[in-house]
Amino acid sequence: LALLAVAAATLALASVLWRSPSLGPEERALQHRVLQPEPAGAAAAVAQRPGESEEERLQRLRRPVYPRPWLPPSALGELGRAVSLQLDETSKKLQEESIQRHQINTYLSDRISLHRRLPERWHPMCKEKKYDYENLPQTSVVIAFYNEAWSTLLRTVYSVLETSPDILLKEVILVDDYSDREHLKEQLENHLSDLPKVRLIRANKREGLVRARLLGASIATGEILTFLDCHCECHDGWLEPLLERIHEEESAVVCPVIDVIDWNTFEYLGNAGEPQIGGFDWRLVFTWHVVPQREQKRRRSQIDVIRSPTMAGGLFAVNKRYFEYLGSYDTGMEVWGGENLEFSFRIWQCGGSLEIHPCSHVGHVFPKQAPYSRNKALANSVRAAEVWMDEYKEIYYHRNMHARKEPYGDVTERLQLRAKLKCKNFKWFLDNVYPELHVPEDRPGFFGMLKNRGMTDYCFDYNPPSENEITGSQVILYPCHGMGQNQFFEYTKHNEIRYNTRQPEGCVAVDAGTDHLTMYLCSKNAPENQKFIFKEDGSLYHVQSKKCLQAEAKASNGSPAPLLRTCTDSKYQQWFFQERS
Ligand code: UD2
Ligand code: MN
Repeated sequence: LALLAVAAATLALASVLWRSPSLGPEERALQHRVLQPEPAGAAAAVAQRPGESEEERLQRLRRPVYPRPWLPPSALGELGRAVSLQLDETSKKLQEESIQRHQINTYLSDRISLHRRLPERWHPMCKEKKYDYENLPQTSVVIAFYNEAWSTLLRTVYSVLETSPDILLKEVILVDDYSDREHLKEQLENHLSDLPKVRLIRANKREGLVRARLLGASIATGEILTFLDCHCECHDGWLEPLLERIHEEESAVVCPVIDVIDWNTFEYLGNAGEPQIGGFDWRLVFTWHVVPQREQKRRRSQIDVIRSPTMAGGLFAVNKRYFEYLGSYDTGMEVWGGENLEFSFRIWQCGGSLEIHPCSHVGHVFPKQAPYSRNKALANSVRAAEVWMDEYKEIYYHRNMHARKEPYGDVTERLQLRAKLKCKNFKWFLDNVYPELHVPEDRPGFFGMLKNRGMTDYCFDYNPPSENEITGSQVILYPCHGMGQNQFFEYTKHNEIRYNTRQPEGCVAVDAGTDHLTMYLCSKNAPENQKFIFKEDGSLYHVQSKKCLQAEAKASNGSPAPLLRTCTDSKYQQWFFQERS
């Protein structure tokens, strides 16, 4: 009831624009049937017609809402090919400006057809799958957008209409989250008014993606809600697997495989191999990783759904009733971030399951960098931690000093929801859903900044080669900044010095014959060259080389660093952890 009231209140604030589509008589009949689904009538419409082969019947049922116009195979970007334009100086400048503005090369996007086809990038077995169109539930596709470029937004809409079977798609609901760009005003309304099943609704203040999506959900009439970002392209056959799985298991929340569309060339980079699943690190940053063995064993076929501890956030389908039962979203979350982990924890802890269907592929343009300010993400993550993570939230706070101090508002209602639904605790989630995640020990006095008694302003510091790669570089000493992150280390009972703010975790090691520290991936049984004994006197004794770590002002690379030296009682060989400055 409370949920309904919230939805109604928000709805009253928004203006709803609903243009009736212009349809031919045949489509109108179909539309009529879709809007008033009568089981018997629907069954008759999907039944085999006289003289029709089974293949023809299936083809008829698969018919999309909107026929994809034919394009010559040589068309720009057709079949997901990479595009690079030969431009004169003036046009180059325009292209650069478009990237500045959207963090996506929209100058190039504008020159690619809104109706381009994608290459086939699914497992071959997916093509053979037969669906029970008669009985699959219908979906409302909800797409929230904020200041999106014209062509990426419209390509998303056409892509949905051109790949979704008419009998499965109830409507597409676009939610304008208070954009201020001219092309999203009248021009957009005029364009959409010619499209079947497309509705546009506008928020009258900036709601952020959580409340914008809920606004769309509140007017949705389909049994299933399917959320997409506003810069997507759907692969053929993307919708059926999602709906089939939810039809079979109401409490399953199902994500498509998210294929990358390059922001600069619009190349479609999906592949038919095993998709990755979602995780997170202890900064509460979403991560991708390979499907673990135990999950491979559980699955009976390569096209079975894959259970995933978390979702990326933007693309998923859920039964509308189940979504409401689960408490939809935390409406205290602003703008961007955090809602994906919050929802993932909630799904699992409250009895549902989160899955990726390998036969459902959707492309998503990952921008060059964030196109708008995301400074609310921290508070959103803290809300997620406070409501779902129990004592494990401390592990997060140890690694993000700002998080502990961030004002996050009131979460009483979310805690009540958790109690009402009798959700399991976070330990259960870690043990059963995400056992691959290493849980740091964080013993008092053994984590935080690793400091030296001789060079007290300097801390162990590690700068990984890139955001996706942590191994290979050297550990140095750098002026302490007190913010965790690159200066956060943990000493474990297994005698490792772990760099564990990220996933996968790094372990400090010594390459044979060298005197400096190199980062390796941690492994289950710490290899000898990763073992250090942290002694009472503060020395860090490297077992294999029988030497001690000493703070030196100049390593071979010129910066201060901890180096292996013969053990002495010098204060430069005495180390201690400090949790915060
Ligand atoms: C990812 C998700 C995104 C969301 C986010 C975490 C994918 C592919 N994308 O980041 O869906 O879960 O992580 O929060 O999984 N939007 C609004 N109002 C706003 C901000 C955004 O309507 O104030 C819209 C935006 O136009 C887009 C969607 O919300 O359609 C997601 O935003 P994004 O594309 O900037 O997020 P992304 O893909 O970087
Ligand atoms: Mn996005």
